[in-house]
Amino acid sequence: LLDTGMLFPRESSSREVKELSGLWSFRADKSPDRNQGFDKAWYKSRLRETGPVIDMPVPASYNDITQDPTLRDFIGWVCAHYYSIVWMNGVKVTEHNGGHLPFEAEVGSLIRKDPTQPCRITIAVNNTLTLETLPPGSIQHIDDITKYPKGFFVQNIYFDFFNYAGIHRPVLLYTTPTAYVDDITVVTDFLDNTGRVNYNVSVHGATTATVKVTLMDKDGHCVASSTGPFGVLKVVDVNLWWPYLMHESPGYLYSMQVRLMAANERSTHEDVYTLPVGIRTVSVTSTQFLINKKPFYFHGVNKHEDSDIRGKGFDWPLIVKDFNLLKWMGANSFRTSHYPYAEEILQMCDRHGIVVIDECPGVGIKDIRSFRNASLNHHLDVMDELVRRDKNHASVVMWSVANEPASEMPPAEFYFKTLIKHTKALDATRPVTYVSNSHYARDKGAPYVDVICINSYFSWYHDPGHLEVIPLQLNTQFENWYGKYQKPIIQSEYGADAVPGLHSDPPMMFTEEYQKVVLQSCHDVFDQKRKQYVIGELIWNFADFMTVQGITRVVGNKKGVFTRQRQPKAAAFILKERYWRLANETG
Ligand code: BDP
Repeated sequence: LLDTGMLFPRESSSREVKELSGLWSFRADKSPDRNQGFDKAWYKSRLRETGPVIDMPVPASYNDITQDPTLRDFIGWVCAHYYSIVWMNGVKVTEHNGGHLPFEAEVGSLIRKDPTQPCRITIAVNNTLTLETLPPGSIQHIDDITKYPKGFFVQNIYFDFFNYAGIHRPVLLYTTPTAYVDDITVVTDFLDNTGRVNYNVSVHGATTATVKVTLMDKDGHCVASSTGPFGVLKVVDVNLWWPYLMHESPGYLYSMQVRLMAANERSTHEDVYTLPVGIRTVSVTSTQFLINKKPFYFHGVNKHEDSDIRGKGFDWPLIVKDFNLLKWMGANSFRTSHYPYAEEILQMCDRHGIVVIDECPGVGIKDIRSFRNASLNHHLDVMDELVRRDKNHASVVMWSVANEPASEMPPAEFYFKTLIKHTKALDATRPVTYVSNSHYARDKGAPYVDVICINSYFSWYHDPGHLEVIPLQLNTQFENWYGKYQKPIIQSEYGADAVPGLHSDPPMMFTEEYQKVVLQSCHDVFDQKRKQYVIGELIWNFADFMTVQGITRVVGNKKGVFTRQRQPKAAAFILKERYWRLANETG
């Protein structure tokens, strides 16, 4: 699977895209061994023979769509079927290990030639997490029949968000000519007023091929062109890609049109693919993060793909609302905590100049067994897939390979050294980090990262209720980490839960006032250190989000500065005032 490219499916004069979103037929395999769907070959049977199915919107998580608690908490296989992939007309076409990243399969030969016969796609989806999945998890069977029903088991997870499942992203059917542009890689650069786009095009299915590349500006004027599968496009008087609030027209994108004229044994083909390209550079010094050679300060958020009813299902109104809120508050960046987001979101970031730390699903690596080779190999594969999908996004300025792993354990050193080296070999142009909450002196992976990212919750998980400890403890944190590693630091998480509408003065935990004071106290320290080596602050979290049920979570995590319905808490106004001020001072 990794031998091929993963260009976002786009229409062109040679390509057609059909979106298969809508209502699919859905069934969860609730048999005790969770294997009935395979035993009875649901993917082959006629629709009515598979047993009862229900309507399920795609894309959406299935968990919150119905009134059935067993479906909300379901662990195992679910099967959604409609006309036509993973089984196409009963024939298996692909298998993919891991959520969050796209996969595809060639189905041309399986499509029924008789247009009166509908095609059917069946997808079996399983949300079970094991020590070899990313994120990892484990299944625990409890046999005590005096206390638990027979067959009782739980899914243990080591991360703090609900393990939504289903078909979360659009399902697309697309065509290409038999010889086609399989992948494009661009690396950009500039010197004075001249931009450079180094490109590399790979072609599939051709015996002879001619590639023509044309770069067009926003008005459709050709600004550079070249012939050949690789080369350099030089752009005079370049419009660089700038972050939001750093320039009056942020997110400038050129259109790179790749035209392939190819022949194989059977025929000649023309394929056209247009890639948006932002020209910018990224680099890191021991105290700064530079975009286009200018210091960039991350004032932004951590997000989740999460909302009412649809769970992690892709939803344009929600995405556009979130971007409007980011801009309202003056946020210039976010981290895709704790997994890759839909590529459409990165396309929005490219266009709006929102800077992204692109995080892989390496969250909850807490168990010593998660450092075994099988887990590491899978993690390396996931990085391959992530870099392959996101390498051309101007908005993506750094890779994060993990969040809060047990990086003090001895095997973490080899694990993170290997993982970071591998990621740099895949992409030499972007810095690599992972997000730590370990002790600064015992963190085994920190020597290998380019930027130190730290999560800390003073006066919350430590010294709850004691707001007065924040200045001292946060200051010490920064001095320790910088003193040991001499690398720039991002406060990649900080915050406090606030139940919206809960008030108290003097502030008490869980009130909007307490959340406000936590933020303000941290900001005072950030302000002292940002003139030295602190290069960013990302609030935890942009919005409230769903978690597993537990005694510290009142219908989810309430550390959002917006509610789950995207209405502001008092803290949102604190951030808005601050981020606009920072934009004026640093932008
Ligand atoms: C951090 C985690 C994040 C949690 C947050 C919290 O990185 O996923 O949601 O704490 O507890 O440790 O709110």
